[in-house]
Amino acid sequence: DKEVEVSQRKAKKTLHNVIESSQHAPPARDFIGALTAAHGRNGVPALIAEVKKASPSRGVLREDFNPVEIVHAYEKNGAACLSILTDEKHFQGSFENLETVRNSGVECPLLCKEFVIDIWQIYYARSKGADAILLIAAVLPDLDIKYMLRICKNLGMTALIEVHDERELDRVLKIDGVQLIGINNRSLETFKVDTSNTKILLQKRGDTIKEKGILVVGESGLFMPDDVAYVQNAGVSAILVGESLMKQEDPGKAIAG
Ligand code: IGP
Repeated sequence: DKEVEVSQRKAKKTLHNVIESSQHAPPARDFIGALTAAHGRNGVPALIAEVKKASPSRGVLREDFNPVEIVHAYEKNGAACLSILTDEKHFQGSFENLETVRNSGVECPLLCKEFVIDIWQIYYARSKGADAILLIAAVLPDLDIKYMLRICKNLGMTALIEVHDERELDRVLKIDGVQLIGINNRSLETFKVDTSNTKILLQKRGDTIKEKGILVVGESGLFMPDDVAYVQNAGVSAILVGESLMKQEDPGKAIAG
């Protein structure tokens, strides 16, 4: 009927506008290049430092929350890339934070941390300055991942494909064009964290991952130097750290120390 038609036309126009503004954004930076360079410098996993105001499991992590100050502290102290939570409902993030950070003069490539279920979110992230985007295998069918990978490629963006278990990892390893896999140590269902998840999955599939030239990011629950050494020994090239940095008075010092 008429109403449906009107709303369909509106949706098409909105998507069209988002796609167009993504095409006007300055070119995406090389997320994987930044990780590889940092990892290559000293063999220690490259750091993706996360801007995360709150989380569903821990509540507000930081009261005096200034994303621009935080990212400059991260970058100054050696972060290779930055991860910006944009999800509002569970993490009190925003696309405005992403845009503000992009326009603040930091040089690190930016990962947009959003629960992507539709392609417009990828274009929108790009239009706000994201260089990489998270795709969570647990919530996306293979076909969507394939399609979204193609969109990322066209936009010059990197996709970080997140897995939590062996079944998801095996699905993702069958998809062509995957360059970066994140192994999440936290279950998105129970919020339980277990760093041995990274080790176990790499013991099982490390050879295939290496053959395919895929880089692995160890995600979540890394607090102490020991935790980093543990996932480093397991074979990750990079780590994604949020909470333990956000809880420090000076989030940059925590990296340097
Ligand atoms: C960071 P932590 O435990 O250092 O704060 O974790 C990051 O791995 C975590 O924020 C994360 C996440 C996600 C958040 C990993 N995958 C998916 C939202 C959605």
